Amino acid sequence: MEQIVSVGIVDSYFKKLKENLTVDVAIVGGGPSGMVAAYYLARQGFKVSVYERKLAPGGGMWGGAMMFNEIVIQKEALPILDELNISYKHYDKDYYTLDSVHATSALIYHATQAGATFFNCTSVEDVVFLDNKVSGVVLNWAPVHREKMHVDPLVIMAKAVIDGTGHDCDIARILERKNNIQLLTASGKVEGERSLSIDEAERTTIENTKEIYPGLYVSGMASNGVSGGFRMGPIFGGMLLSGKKVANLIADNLNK
Ligand code: 48H
Repeated sequence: MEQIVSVGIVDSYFKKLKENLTVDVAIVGGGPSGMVAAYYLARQGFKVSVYERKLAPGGGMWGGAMMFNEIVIQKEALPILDELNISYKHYDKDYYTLDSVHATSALIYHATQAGATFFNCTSVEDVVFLDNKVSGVVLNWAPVHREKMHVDPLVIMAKAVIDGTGHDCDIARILERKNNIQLLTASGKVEGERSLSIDEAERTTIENTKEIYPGLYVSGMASNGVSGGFRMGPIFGGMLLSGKKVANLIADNLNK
């Protein structure tokens, strides 16, 4: 019995890891935009893996606003909630409220159920840069980073990589810092996130969701961080719509 449990876990984990050493799409960050992208891409049959450095995927969605665990969604994002069978209540005008724990767990469930493979407790610390294209991610255990241990990483090859790392836009910053390249932004560099302006931020989140360098796409708050967009506080429609947009962009490019 003792051996069955341990060997079962080791066998299954390494099978999963081995099967995902090469994927179609590597998504960095299991926040709402990354999970929606994972759902739509996996549902279309793409091989998708999501790397999340925390124990639980979900990013900034669990905590609502100041830990009041409700979030707001505008009507444009309702079709995504309906498709994923996520409950919401009308609040006022075009705005709806959702229980953040229900919504976050539903995104995790649907992304995994659609076939995306999650690797939690893993940090992406670099990208694979081949022939001037982002061609994969460089992985390590999150505790290795936290403890500042000098341990070399593993490599995952991918046809497309999504930076869904939220406010930090970690992957775009690493790509820019380490390689003498121009991103698809006004200055060619990471512009940095601006202060709060809800309507503007929700609109530009979608506009800023794009391929910023061959092979590297940005979604969610990382899109705003890279292109100099505003923040919007605990309204999440833009995050969900951004996840869907990036999935469509990648699907179109990979199906060409
Ligand atoms: C592995 C990593 C790494 C790394 C980070 O921040 P998120 O929730 O992402 P989004 O953009 O889908 O959603 C943003 C939203 O939650 C939010 O913060 C909003 C709407 N803010 C508005 C405002 O005004 O404040 O999730 C990103 C995830 C997190 O879980 C990180 O742990 C993870 O990415 N992550 N995972 N390797 N290098 N960097």
